[in-house]
Amino acid sequence: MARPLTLFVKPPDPFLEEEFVYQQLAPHYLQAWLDHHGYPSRLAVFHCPRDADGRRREPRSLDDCHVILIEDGHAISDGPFDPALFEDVDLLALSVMTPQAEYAGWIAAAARAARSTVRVMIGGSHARYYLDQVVAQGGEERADYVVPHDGWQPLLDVLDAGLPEPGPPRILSHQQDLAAITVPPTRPLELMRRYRYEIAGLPAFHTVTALGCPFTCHFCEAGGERTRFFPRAMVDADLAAMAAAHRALGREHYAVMFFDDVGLLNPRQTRALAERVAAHGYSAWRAFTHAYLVVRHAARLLQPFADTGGRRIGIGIETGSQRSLDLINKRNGKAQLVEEHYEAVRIANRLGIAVDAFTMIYPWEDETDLALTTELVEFVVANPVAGEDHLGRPLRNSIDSTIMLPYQGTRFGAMLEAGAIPGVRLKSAARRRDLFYKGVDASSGWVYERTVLPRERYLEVQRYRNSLRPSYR
Ligand code: B12
Ligand code: SF4
Repeated sequence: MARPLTLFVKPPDPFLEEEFVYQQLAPHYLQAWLDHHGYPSRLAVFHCPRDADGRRREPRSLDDCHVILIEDGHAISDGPFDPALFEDVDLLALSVMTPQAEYAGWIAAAARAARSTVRVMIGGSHARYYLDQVVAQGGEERADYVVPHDGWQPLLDVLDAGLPEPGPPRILSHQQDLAAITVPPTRPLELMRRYRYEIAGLPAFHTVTALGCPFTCHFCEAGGERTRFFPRAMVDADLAAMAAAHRALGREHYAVMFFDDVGLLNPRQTRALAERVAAHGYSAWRAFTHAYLVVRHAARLLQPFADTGGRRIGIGIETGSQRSLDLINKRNGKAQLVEEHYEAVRIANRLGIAVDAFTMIYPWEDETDLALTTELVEFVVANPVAGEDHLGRPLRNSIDSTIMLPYQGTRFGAMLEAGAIPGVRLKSAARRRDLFYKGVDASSGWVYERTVLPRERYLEVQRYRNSLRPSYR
């Protein structure tokens, strides 16, 4: 008997300013895993093309979406959504981040309408952080299997079991020993050519070397998740596959970005990674790290990175207000000083590494807090970076300013819900749910009933800070 066919789905991302910047990796890891275990699969990448006037709008139905369908590494179709996509599919495997959840529901319903026997499985960060809502979803949009953690084993289990009869949604929770993940994610060339992202003037692809994060920021859904590393040989094979894709696209010089929550963790790990990056011919790379690690290890952490083309690091410097930084609790009870954020930027810049600094505005902040962060941001954008990018332009630091939102499951969510922060009150839970991760401009609705300063003031400060970004990165 033919083995069941899985359709991996990346739902559309109208929330993002541009969909073809970073590949959504999970379906590619899971597809490589099923290949390895002899199960056939296809991959459908849903996206929302821009209007004729170049604007992005939220889709009103799947008819507003396009789909790139990939089989055996080749794009077999690329055009407007057609329900024929689901005709011979046995398992619909949806990979969902919260901004994609609504569209994932539409896709599940369309698959059921096209093929009544299809089973629907939902995994990804939405199932992880919003499990109750996913399980409660009824009707045609419901999931038969919900996977809140790692997807590799649950996927194999349901396929090996012949796709068990549907009933109430089954929660299949599993923590994978990553030593078993020996095959790198698929990197289909016809998809890779669509992604446009640059590091220091060179085209880049991205990957991750680990899951989880050792830090504990109170605004973050992922704070405190145990850090688990993929096998080195798998990461190496992935670096080889991305380099091969770059070369097949005619690129002589190319870059890689590590999207790990903390990609440069300690000197030993960074040296080993730098060695592999160089061995695969990358001319530039970028990773995330932490101000505390940069200050603690300085050149021991960053020199091997810089020597092998490390040109940019991302750091969450969050705020110039020590009062806000203390509340964030980045280091799980240990002190983190604003001065270390200044110092981390100076250290990196002296070594020829530009910093992408992520900052936030918090609803309890007054004019003094705002002024302190603005001062930090102005320092970051003005501080000179030694060296040039691959187009001969001076390297420049960049900044990003957002307004903190207390997502469900975060510590700040709980503290604000309990009224534990003076001057801030939230809208009702039901109202908030409809406001998170909405819209097409990578932000959310306003979930606050009351904040210390008016919303307009925070938006004004945010606009000013973001206006300081250099025109290139
Ligand atoms: C790279 C990245 C991006 C990239 C690529 C997106 C992607 N999903 O790959 C870009 C830049 C596009 C991005 C954008 C955003 N991101 Co992001 N991103 C990440 C990051 C750092 C890594 C994702 C990754 O590749 N992980 C590796 C893979 C293997 O892990 P995974 O995706 O979790 O998949 C595993 C399981 O979830 C499961 N699984 C996943 N899919 C499926 C499907 C099935 C069928 C099954 C069975 C299992 C399964 O199996 C996998 C293996 O265990 C994560 C943080 C993190 N460390 O995971 C944040 C994260 C996913 N992003 C997040 C957020 C908030 C965003 C943005 C909203 C940010 C913004 N304001 O713009 C946007 C939303 C974009 C959208 N999709 O609408 C949140 C998601 C929160 C949520 N509730 O969904 C995370 C968790 C970060 C955080 N702590 O806040 N992001
Ligand atoms: S360092 Fe990043 S991923 Fe880790 S807890 Fe803080 S915000 Fe979340």
